[in-house]
Amino acid sequence: MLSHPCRLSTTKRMVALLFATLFACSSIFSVEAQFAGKLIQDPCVNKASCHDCIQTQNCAWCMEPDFIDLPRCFKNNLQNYCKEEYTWNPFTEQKFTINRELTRGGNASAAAGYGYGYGGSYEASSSYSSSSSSSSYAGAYGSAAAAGASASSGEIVQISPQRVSLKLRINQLHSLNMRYSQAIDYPVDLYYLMDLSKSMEDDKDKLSALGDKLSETMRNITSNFRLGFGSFVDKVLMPYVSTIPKKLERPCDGCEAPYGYRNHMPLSTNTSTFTSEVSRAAVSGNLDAPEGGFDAIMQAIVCRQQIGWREKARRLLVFSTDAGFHYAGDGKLGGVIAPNDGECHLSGEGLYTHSVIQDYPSISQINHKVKQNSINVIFAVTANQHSVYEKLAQHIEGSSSAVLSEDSSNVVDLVRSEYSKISSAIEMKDNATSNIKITYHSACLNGGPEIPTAKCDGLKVGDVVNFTAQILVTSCPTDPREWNQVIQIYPVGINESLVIDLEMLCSCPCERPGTTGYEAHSPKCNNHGTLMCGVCECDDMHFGHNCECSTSDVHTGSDKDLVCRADNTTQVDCNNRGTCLCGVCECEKRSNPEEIISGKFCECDNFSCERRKNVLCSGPDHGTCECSHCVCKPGWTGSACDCRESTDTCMPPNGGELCSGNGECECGVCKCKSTPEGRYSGKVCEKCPTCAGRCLELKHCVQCQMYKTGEFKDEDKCAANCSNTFVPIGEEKIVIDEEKDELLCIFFDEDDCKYTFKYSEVNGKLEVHAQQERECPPKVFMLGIVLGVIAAIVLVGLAILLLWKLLTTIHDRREFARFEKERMNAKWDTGENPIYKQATSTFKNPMYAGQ
Ligand SMILES: *[C@@H]1O[C@H](CO)[C@@H](O)[C@H](O)[C@H]1NC(C)=O
Ligand SMILES: *[C@@H]1O[C@H](CO)[C@@H](O)[C@H](O)[C@H]1NC(C)=O
Ligand SMILES: *[C@@H]1O[C@H](CO)[C@@H](O)[C@H](O)[C@H]1NC(C)=O
Ligand SMILES: *[C@@H]1O[C@H](CO)[C@@H](O)[C@H](O)[C@H]1NC(C)=O
Ligand SMILES: *[C@@H]1O[C@H](CO)[C@@H](O)[C@H](O)[C@H]1NC(C)=O
Ligand SMILES: *[C@@H]1O[C@H](CO)[C@@H](O)[C@H](O)[C@H]1NC(C)=O
Ligand SMILES: *[C@@H]1O[C@H](CO)[C@@H](O)[C@H](O)[C@H]1NC(C)=O
Ligand SMILES: *[C@@H]1O[C@H](CO)[C@@H](O)[C@H](O)[C@H]1NC(C)=O
Ligand SMILES: CC(=O)N[C@H]1CO[C@H](CO)[C@@H](O)[C@@H]1O
Repeated sequence: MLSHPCRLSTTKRMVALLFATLFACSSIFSVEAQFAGKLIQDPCVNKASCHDCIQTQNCAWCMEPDFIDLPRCFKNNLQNYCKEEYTWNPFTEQKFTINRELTRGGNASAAAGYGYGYGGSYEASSSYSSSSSSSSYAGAYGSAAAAGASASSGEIVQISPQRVSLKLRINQLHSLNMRYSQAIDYPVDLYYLMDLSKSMEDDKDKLSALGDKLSETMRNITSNFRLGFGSFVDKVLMPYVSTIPKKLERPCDGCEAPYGYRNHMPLSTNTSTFTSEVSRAAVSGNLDAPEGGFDAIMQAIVCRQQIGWREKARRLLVFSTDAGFHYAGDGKLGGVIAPNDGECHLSGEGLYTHSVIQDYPSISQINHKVKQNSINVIFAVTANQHSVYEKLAQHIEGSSSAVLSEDSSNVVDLVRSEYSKISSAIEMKDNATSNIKITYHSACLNGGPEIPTAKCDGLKVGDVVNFTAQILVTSCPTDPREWNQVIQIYPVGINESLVIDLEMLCSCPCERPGTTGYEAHSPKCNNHGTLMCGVCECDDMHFGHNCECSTSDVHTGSDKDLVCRADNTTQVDCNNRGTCLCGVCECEKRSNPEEIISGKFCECDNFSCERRKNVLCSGPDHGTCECSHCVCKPGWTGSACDCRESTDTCMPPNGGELCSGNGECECGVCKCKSTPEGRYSGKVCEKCPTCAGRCLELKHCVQCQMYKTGEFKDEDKCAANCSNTFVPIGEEKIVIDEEKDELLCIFFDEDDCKYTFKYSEVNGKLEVHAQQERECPPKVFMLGIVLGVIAAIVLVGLAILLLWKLLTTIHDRREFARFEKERMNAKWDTGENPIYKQATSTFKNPMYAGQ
C-alpha cells in the first residue's frame, strides 16, 4: 500500500473510494502511454536548467539528487515522475494586500467611519476648514495646504481591490477582477484658469456674476465642492507684450500691468470669495495673438500645495480663453531659451516667478504632468479657437474641449456638462513595462459577456463596473532586479489605483545560495562545481555532467575543436543534438523512449526516416529506420520501403516486355516514356494516341491491294509482300470508332490522290478498313493552257502594233496639215526651197532709225 503511486493521504477512506482512485490512476497511465506514442516533441525535455524549465509553460523541474537518465524538466501533468518533495512547479499566486469595499452611498464625512481596521495608516477625516476665506495670500495658502493634507484622509474608495501581490509564471495569463464605482458626493476641485487679456473683459464680468450659480450647480452634484481662480496674460517680454515703460504700466485703458500667471484664489469652499476675486482681478493687455496659457496650466497643475488640490478628489482645471497658445520653442522669440522644468515657481504673492526665465512647456510635458496629477483639463474656448483646442485635447489625457460663448454666459452649463461627461466615463490605464501585457475586459453596464475594452461610458453615480485585467508576462527581464515590479492600474483622472506587487517567477529557489538543493563545491560535482537543483554548474576549468572533464585534458589534443564534430564544415557540436562531454558526444534523450539518437556525432536517429502514411519506413514489416535511412526487408524497396521488388504488375497481360517496352517499372507502376513520336500511356504503356504507329508500314499493301498503285504495283510483288498479312476491307467512308482503339492513316500517293484507311488489332489480328475510292484532284489540260497563253501573247502584240500604227498615222496627218497651213502663209515663192539659206545675210541695227 505504501509503495502504491496513487496512495491517498489517508487510508481511513472507504473501499469504494480506493477503487475510484485506482480507476483514476489507471486512466492517467493510459493517457500517459498515449502521450508517449505521439510524436509531438514536448518543450520541457530539452530545458537543462531549472530557471529555463519553469520559464516554459506547464513544465516542472525535478531536483531529486539521484535522478539519472530522464529529463529533469517535465510536463507538470505527469504524475509520479518525480517525488513530490523534489518537484518545483510554482503556480500563479494572488493575494489581496488591501481590499477595502467600494464606498456605496454616504458622503465624505460619513465615509470617514469606514475604518475597517486598516485605520492605522489613515488620518481621521476632518471637516474642511473654511478659514481659506482670508483675503491675504499667505493665509490662504497656509489653510489651503492644511485642507489638502486633511483631505488625504478621504476614506472614499472607488476602486477595489487596492493592492494585490501577484506571483506570475511566464506566459501564463492571469485574470484579475476589479470593480469601479463612482462614489456619491465624491469631492470635486474646480480651478478656473482665465485669460485676462483685454478682450476677455466682458467674460470676466460675466464669470463674476455667474460665480454663485456655478458653485450652486456644482454643489448640487457634490456637497464636497471647492473652487479656485487664477489668471494669465503672457511673458512680460517683447514681442509678447509691449515693453515701453508707459505701456508696461498701463498697456491699455483700464488695464493693469501685464504678468505671466497669477493664482488669485486657491481652492476653497467659500465660493463667495470666488465672485469677489474674479471681479477684483483686473484685465491687462498684450501684443501678439497667442497667450501664455501653457505656463499657467503647468503652474496650476504642479503647484499642488499653493493651489490646494486635494489628494482624493476629482480635479477639474477649466481653461478659458479666446486666443491661441504659445508652446515650447516660442520663448526664443523673446530670448528665453531655458526649457521648462515642470516645477512649481510661485511667489508668496501667487505670481509665477520664472515667467521670463523659462520657456513655455511642451504639450507632452503638460500631458505628463496631467497624468501624474490626475487632472481633467477642460478647454472652454470661443468658437473660433475650438478646432485648435479640440486637437490639443486629444493629446492630453483626460482632457476635453467645449465652446464658450463670446461673453462666457454659458460657462455654468459648460462646466456642468463637461463634468458629467468626464464623470460618466471611466477608462483604465496602467504603467506596465513592455514585457508585461495587460488587457482589459468589461461588460460595462450591459450585463452581457465581457468584451475587450478599457473604457465604459454612461455611468451614473453608484453604478458598479467590473473590469477584468488579463495580465501576461511575456518574457523574463534579463536583469533579475526587474523580476519584482510595482504596477499601477488607475482610472484616468482619479488619484486612486490598484497597485500590483508583481513577482515574476523567473528562477528557482534552489538556484540561490543558502537553500536546500544548492551546494557549492559539491562532491557530486567532483568538487569542481556547484550543485543546483540537482544539476552541476561546473567551474571554468571543468565540464561534463558531474564536472568530471577538465578543459586542460581535452585541449591537449591536436584537433581540439573537432572532437565533437564530424568535420570542419560545421560549427556545432554533436549536430546540435547532444552535448560534448570530455570530447565525446552524449546524445540527447527524447521524451519518447522508442526514439533513439545515436552515432559518434549524434548524426543518426531511428525516428526521422521517410514515412508513408505517417508510418516510419512503411512499418516494421517493410523496413527499419537506421541512421535516418530506411533499411528495407527483402521483397521491399524504395526510400520508404513502400515498393515491392517484384515487377509482375508492369507486365502486359498478353506477355511481352516490361511496360510494353515503352516505359520503366517503378514501384510496381509503369512510368511511360515520351518519344518524339508521342507519349505512351495506359497501365502498361500500351497506348499511344498521338504516335504515327503502323500507318507507314501498312500503306504499301493497302495501296497495292486496294488501288493497284504504289511500290508493290506489280501483282507478284503485292501478293508476295502483302497477301498473308491482311486484306483491306473496302468502305465508302472511313470513320474512327473510338471504342475499338482504331487508328486513322491518311496519305497522298504519286497521283496526288488522297487515300484513307484505318486499322485496329482485334485479338492480335490486324484488321484494316480502307476507303474504296481514292480522292483524286480533277485533271487539268496543260496544252490548252500553254496554247492559250501563247495566243494571248500574240493577240496582245498585235493589238500593240495596231495601236502604234494608228498613233503614227494620226501624227503624220497632223504634221502634214500644219505643213500645208504654213505653206499657205509663206512669204517666199512657192518655187523657193524653204530649207535653202542664202549665202548673204542681212543684219539690222535695231538702233538705226531707218530714215
Ligand atoms: C452625509 O453626512 C451627514 C452627516 O455628516 C448625514 O447626516 C447624511 O445622512 C449623510 N448623507 C448620506 C447620503 O449618507
Ligand atoms: C440645485 O438643486 C435644487 C433641487 O434639486 C434645484 O432647485 C436648484 O435649481 C438646483 N440649482 C442649480 C443651480 O441647478
Ligand atoms: C467667505 O469669504 C468672505 C470674504 O471673502 C467672508 O466675509 C466670509 O465670512 C467667508 N465665509 C466663510 C463661511 O468663511
Ligand atoms: C494621490 O493619493 C496619494 C495618497 O493616496 C498621495 O500620496 C498622492 O500624493 C496623491 N497624488 C496626487 C497627485 O495628489
Ligand atoms: C460584478 O461582479 C460581482 C461579483 O464580483 C457581481 O456580483 C456583479 O453582478 C458584477 N456586476 C456586473 C455589472 O457585472
Ligand atoms: C508605476 O507607478 C507606480 C506608482 O506611481 C510606481 O511605484 C511604479 O514604479 C511604476 N511602475 C513602473 C513599471 O513604472
Ligand atoms: C577544413 O579542412 C580541410 C583539410 O583539413 C582544409 O583544406 C580546409 O581549408 C578546412 N576548412 C575550413 C573552413 O577550415
Ligand atoms: C529505436 O531503437 C531502439 C533501440 O534500438 C528501439 O527500442 C526502438 O524501438 C527503435 N525505435 C523505432 C521507432 O524504431
Ligand atoms: C519491302 C519488301 O518486303 N519487299 C519484298 C516484296 O517481295 C519481293 C518478292 O518476293 C521481294 O523481293 C521484296 O524484297
